[in-house]
Amino acid sequence: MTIQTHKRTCSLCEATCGIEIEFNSATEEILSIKGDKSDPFSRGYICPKATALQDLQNDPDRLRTPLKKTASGWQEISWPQALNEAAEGFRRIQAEHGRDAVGSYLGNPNVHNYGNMIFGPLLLKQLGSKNKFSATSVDQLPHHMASLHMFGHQLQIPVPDIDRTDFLIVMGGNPLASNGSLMTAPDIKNRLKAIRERGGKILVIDPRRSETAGVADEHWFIRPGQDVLLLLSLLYVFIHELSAQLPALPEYIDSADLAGLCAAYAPENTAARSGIEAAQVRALAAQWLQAKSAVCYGRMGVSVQQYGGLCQWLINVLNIVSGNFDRTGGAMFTSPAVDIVGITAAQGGRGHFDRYRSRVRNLPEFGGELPVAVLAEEILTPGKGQIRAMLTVAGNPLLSTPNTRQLERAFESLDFMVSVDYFLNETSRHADLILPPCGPLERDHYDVIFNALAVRNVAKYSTALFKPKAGVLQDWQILLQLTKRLNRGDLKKRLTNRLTWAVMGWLKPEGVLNKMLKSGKTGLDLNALKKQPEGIDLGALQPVMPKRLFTRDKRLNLTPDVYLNALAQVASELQQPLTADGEFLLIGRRHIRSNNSWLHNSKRLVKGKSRCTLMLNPVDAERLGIADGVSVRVRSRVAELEVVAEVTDELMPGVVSIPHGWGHNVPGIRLTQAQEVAGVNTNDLTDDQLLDGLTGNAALNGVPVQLQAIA
Ligand SMILES: Nc1nc2c(c(=O)[nH]1)N[C@H]1C(S)=C(S)[C@@H](COP(=O)(O)OP(=O)(O)OC[C@H]3O[C@@H](n4cnc5c(=O)[nH]c(N)nc54)[C@H](O)[C@@H]3O)O[C@H]1N2
Ligand SMILES: Nc1nc2c(c(=O)[nH]1)N[C@H]1C(S)=C(S)[C@@H](COP(=O)(O)OP(=O)(O)OC[C@H]3O[C@@H](n4cnc5c(=O)[nH]c(N)nc54)[C@H](O)[C@@H]3O)O[C@H]1N2
Ligand code: SF4
Ligand SMILES: [Mo]
Repeated sequence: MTIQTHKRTCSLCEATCGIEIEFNSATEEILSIKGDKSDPFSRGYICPKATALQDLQNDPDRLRTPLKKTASGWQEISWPQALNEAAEGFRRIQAEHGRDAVGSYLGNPNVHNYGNMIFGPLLLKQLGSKNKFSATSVDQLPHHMASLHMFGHQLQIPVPDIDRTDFLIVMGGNPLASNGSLMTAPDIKNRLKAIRERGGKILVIDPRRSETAGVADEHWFIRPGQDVLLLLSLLYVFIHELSAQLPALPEYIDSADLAGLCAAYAPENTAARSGIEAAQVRALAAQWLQAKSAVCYGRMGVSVQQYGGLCQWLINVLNIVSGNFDRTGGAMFTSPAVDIVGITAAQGGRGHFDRYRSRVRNLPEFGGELPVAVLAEEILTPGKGQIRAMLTVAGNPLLSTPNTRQLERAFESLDFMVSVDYFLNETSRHADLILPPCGPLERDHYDVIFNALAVRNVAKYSTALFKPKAGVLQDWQILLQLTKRLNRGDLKKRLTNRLTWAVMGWLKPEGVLNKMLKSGKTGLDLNALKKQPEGIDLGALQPVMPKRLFTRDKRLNLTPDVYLNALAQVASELQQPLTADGEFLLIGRRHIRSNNSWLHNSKRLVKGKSRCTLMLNPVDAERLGIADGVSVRVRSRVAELEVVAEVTDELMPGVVSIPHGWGHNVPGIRLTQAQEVAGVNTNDLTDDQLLDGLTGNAALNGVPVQLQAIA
């Protein structure tokens, strides 16, 4: 039999759908990719991106051999040469300028690649630089911050129990396009439909009437960046007006004076800025408390904005105060087979904040990383500790992080750079060496992170579909080889390192995974998982508190000082005008056929009408004389660009939206299909100085811009 079927998890997004790949084992040709109906979690659902795995496997632009930049262009070189030169380059820079002179940036796909999760930290530890960056600070940093300060562990993130809730409030998330985030919930559309079928309700609060709003009972526009005011007003109504209906706080929770901290935020005081009427706020608060269970879920739109830190804290506070914490249908925690929270806690890795600061802007680290919004200035500003070399692993910061034109100048000025990536793209074109790993179907897979964020407890292991061709390395092997070449310290240290790495290299990621599984409470090991390649359902989420508090005093602090201090700033900013005359607020959006910056080389995903447009409301369009389909000039503090207008009443007046991850029209890259569609890079417009001051997360939503029709 040469036609065979392989079951695995799609590793492209957080939904972790089960797929079935039909292939010819003799030729290694993929014949089809379908949803796996036997996967107990995804039940056969897939989105259009799953088939891009096939395109990725076959993409002629995907690099198969290390590349070296030479005076006469890119040259293919052997792995030993590539690894030696990469390590040598870093050693040379560090010998001359100190450890911090080598910076690193880890992109999003690292979280979908458990080998990188295990071996990446070894390499970063050997580099020993404080200048570590990742996509976390353009994404979920506020969630980690809230979890660290409230529950004592940055990874102990509550998940909305959407399969059992009676009232779901979605703020700044569009799971119908994104398939959910920090809420692994494959087949989200049917899970949402089920809420309404059992008599529950869904409310979406978003400056855009999104696809998710389209399946909700209600949608409210909110002015970008003003969610913090709505959340404070809801707390005000709970505490000052409906306190009789509030359940008592669980015994393990400590709180400062809640009535005092929200006293200034009566709904009447916030309506003008947020765009949400006082009566609406009161109705929502009442409905929230009347519902048998309810949960508020906030994602990108309320995380990656100026008050992301406060928003994610307040969302937790409201879920707790309303009696929906750690309870069926509310905000719950997983008990995964690989207990990544427990394992890291046992190793002293609960997370930390502000142990040191960035050199130029004096911004605090979080969990050993600095905000990526300071990366460019750390490269461009001379002095001790200046970054002179970069390592990027599975990241494309030149399309993903704020003020990319400045970052472009910074990367151009580097002395040395190495990218571990599939492609010669917007970021890796600046590298001296590109080290390409095998494709995603040529490695095994386990969702260490997303099982811990899922709406049910599940476990699933996928073997590699194809063996990597001779001489092709997996990511973890590349990372380990680099680590070994950077071994340093005294003789004893170097020998211990060598022994540790030899053992880990021998175990491989799957051996480490097996140990992690066995240390858990489910009784599962790798063999058990291999016997059920469709995945194992371990049941609905269970209450875990207060056992799963990782704070020193084993108590949950509802009102950590960092948040109380940050609130003082909101109070004064509440007095400032929201936007200057003629200013619009720029937000982002996602599309189901796109995935951040890196799947635009798949023809089947990008075909059709361009999706990289500037959406704006008809009222605004008319006022400015902008017609649908014409080019508009958009200017922010840091840059200007031209983009095609899409006039639609989906957008709130005064708000415009451009999706991120586009802008493939840069010279010297090798992405045939993506370059054809190109699009514009919205992060040219976003501002490295516009931050959530509390967490250091970039504020990529709510960026002030001016529009001008192009004659
Ligand atoms: N304006 C705006 N900007 C945003 C966002 C937004 O909403 N608006 N969203 C932000 C968010 S949430 C995120 S997560 C970031 C994403 O930002 P990044 O993580 O920096 O970028 P990605 O687009 O995910 O690019 C991933 C890179 O990894 C490579 N790659 C993919 N898989 C693998 C692999 O298995 N191994 C290796 N070695 N390489 C691989 C791809 O070729 C690509 O170069 O963007 C952020 N930027
Ligand atoms: N198809 C697809 N799926 C993806 C990705 C992708 O690029 N494409 N990326 C993956 C990644 S890395 C992530 S992190 C997740 C993100 O998943 P989501 O958090 O669902 O991200 P978005 O789809 O960008 O939805 C953000 C929503 O916030 C709204 N918004 C913007 N500003 C504000 C604001 O100030 N307040 C409020 N209330 N709303 C606001 C936007 O209009 C938008 O509807 O998606 C993942 N899944
Ligand atoms: S939603 Fe799509 S991209 Fe995400 S895991 Fe499922 S099939 Fe893959
Ligand atoms: Mo993300």
